[in-house]
Amino acid sequence: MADQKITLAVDNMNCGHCTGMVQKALEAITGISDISVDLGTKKASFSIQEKNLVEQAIDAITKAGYPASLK
Ligand SMILES: [Cu+2]
Repeated sequence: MADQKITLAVDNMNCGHCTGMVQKALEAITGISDISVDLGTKKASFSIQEKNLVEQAIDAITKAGYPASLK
């Protein structure tokens, strides 16, 4: 399957440290690439190789302290 582009709304981000933590949480998941975390729009975008990685991504970001949801 081709990579699918995902955008999540991410709460609680208010500085570069926060975006870095979200970025790190996503980087730790195999199958996720092209990660970009935007402080201004409070969104995280990335490509996934499998559909179930969306749930993993939401879980990982939320556990890191930044509640995430599909927009
Ligand atoms: Cu911060």
